Amino acid sequence: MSGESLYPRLEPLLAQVQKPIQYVGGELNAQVKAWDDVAVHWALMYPDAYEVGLPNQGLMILYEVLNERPDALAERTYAVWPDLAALMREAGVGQFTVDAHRAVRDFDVLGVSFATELGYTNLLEALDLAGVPLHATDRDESHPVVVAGGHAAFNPEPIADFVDCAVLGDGEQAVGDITDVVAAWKQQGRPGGREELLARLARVDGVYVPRFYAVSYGPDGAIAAVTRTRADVPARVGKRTVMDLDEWPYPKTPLVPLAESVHERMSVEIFRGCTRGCRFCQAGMITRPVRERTITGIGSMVDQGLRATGYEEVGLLSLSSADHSEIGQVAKELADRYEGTNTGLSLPSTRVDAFNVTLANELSRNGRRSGLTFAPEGGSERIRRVINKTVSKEDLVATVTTAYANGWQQVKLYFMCGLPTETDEDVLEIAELAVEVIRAGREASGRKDIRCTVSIGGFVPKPHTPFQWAAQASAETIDHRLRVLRQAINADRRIGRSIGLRYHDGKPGVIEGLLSRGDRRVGRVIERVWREGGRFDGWSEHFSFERWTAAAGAELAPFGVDLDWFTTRERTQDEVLPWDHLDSGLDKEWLWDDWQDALSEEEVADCRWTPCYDCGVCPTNGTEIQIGPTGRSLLPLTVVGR
Ligand code: B12
Ligand code: SF4
Repeated sequence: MSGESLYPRLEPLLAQVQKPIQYVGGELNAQVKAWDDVAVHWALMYPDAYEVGLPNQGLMILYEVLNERPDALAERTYAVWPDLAALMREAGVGQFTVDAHRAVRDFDVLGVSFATELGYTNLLEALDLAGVPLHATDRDESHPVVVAGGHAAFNPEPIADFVDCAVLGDGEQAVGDITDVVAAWKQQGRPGGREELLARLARVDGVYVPRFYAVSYGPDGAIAAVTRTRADVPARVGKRTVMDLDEWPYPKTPLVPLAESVHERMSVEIFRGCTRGCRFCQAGMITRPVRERTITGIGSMVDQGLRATGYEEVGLLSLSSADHSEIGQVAKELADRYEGTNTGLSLPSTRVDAFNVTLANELSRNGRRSGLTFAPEGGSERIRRVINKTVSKEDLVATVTTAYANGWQQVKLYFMCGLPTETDEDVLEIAELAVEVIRAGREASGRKDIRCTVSIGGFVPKPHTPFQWAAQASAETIDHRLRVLRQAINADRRIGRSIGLRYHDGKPGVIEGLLSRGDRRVGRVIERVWREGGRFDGWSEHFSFERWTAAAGAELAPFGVDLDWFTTRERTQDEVLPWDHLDSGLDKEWLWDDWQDALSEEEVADCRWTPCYDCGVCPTNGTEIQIGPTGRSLLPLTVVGR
């Protein structure tokens, strides 16, 4: 029977696996609706382990939005670890949801959230475990429609063979529209079968159905053209944008994980989008324009969420939280409201700016003052101009020193390595900076026990950014630069021991690069890697570079291209990029001009505070940048804790 629980058959397996609690569901605020009461059943998947997937904001939002509809239900499913997967195969238990342990195979829609490309092999594993054919063209109308969403879906070409649709942009309204289409098609007796359903979905704003677009390649290996194969689907698919975030105050009742997770606090998204214009940042580019939640909206979400979860810490999230036009007031009023309670408030990593230390001081009035994180991203002023994240060395050292002087003991600094035009010298300046920060910090605070952690990641060029044309640095280059950086930091032990260095080798970044800027031919590489045992590629203990390079060599050679062609090759202006038919709202010419500006180390300002420079997004969305101040104030303190 459809919608039946697999739990009786799953339970005996759980005793034999690691961390079985992650598979049992029943979290605070989880929902189980009756199968037969609704028309459309959604399984929502985060293609990574429970501990990473559960706190994911995007999926939590969609789960609630869908479950609020009387005609739909949504349940969650996460990637199962290889130990359980093996037992499930032996026992014939399919991929299941954690809510009611129903078979994913029974659902109408399987929505998968791709925040990172390294989750692709986990999609194949889940499809296979679910008993859903890997290739979209092998599915019939009894199989769920597989829908990809999230930032990586802005170039879904590498997974085009495996998904039925990809949703570009915000999901809040799109999942409702998809539900309407599926409900109507089912209610009409499934006319035209799966093909007709997909054709209807392809006409929903923001929904891309890869099978209706044919890709041809030229003799040089590059794409010659992408053409639609039906006249009734759009030639270019545009993204969805929720313009008024206050109308979508989700999650209202956030899920509280049963098992340990990567983010154990409540999150309130204070705005979406970013116009700072950091050239490496795909999230910033594709989520434009900026849409702020009002101060009242934030206040009530914090209040309601805390009461619904019992959390003692709230993160005020966004891509650059200190940029909310009323952040000073938000911080002050929240700190006032929760003063004397056990509730802690925090901001995620911020730009290097003295104002942010003031903000952090304000938010931590309640006591806990563990660590502050800044993200200068580039080691030298020159490279910071290239990436458009300009801050002078003096300001950087002064800001961090202010933090130490204000009683912060730990400061984390995030950097990237392998940025376009980067040299060893740019990276070595990270060491100089860290040393200077510790010296000045010891002096200003009068303490010897202050620490600075330098966290450094390899840069991966992403679609829909000015760096989409850039040559990615090779793994060898990244590894070499990290080696010289480590030596430089350790050169003076008296200072070096106060500096922590966290980094990964360059290899996973190369594969992320292949998957980020890949086209449909890369799908074969993903499938081969999965067939050869590839899973959980975001985890170093599971990732095998050799497996990926061997698969890429074998699968790409017949097309006359290879791993380097997709990664370390710089693209020319006239090359058709695999995602050109997918519209993030940004003009390709503007992106190209910004790429040229990067090469000549020219910066652009944040258009929130300066005149529009015509990136293209606002006219596409029929809007203008909107910011506060609204003049409205937060809810009164009295409601808390009652
Ligand atoms: C900004 C950001 C942060 C910020 C703020 C997060 C936030 N606003 O929620 C901060 C700094 C706090 C942060 C923290 C962390 N992050 Co983070 N973060 C991001 C980033 C860049 C964007 C996330 C975001 O904007 N979320 C806002 C929500 C509302 O948007 P969304 O998830 O995209 O979902 C919307 C749409 O995309 C769409 N959608 C999404 N999925 C689907 C699916 C379907 C079917 C449909 C139709 C639509 C749809 O609908 C949603 C609603 O509109 C992502 C990478 C990325 N590009 O997505 C990494 C990312 C998610 N973070 C990551 C990590 C590891 C973390 C931390 C664990 C880091 C740490 N060690 O503390 C924590 C955990 C936080 C958490 N809650 O899980 C990883 C996850 C790795 C993995 N294996 O999956 C990512 C992928 C970065 C990376 N490449 O490594 N993060
Ligand atoms: S269109 Fe203009 S105002 Fe809107 S995000 Fe782009 S540059 Fe900024």
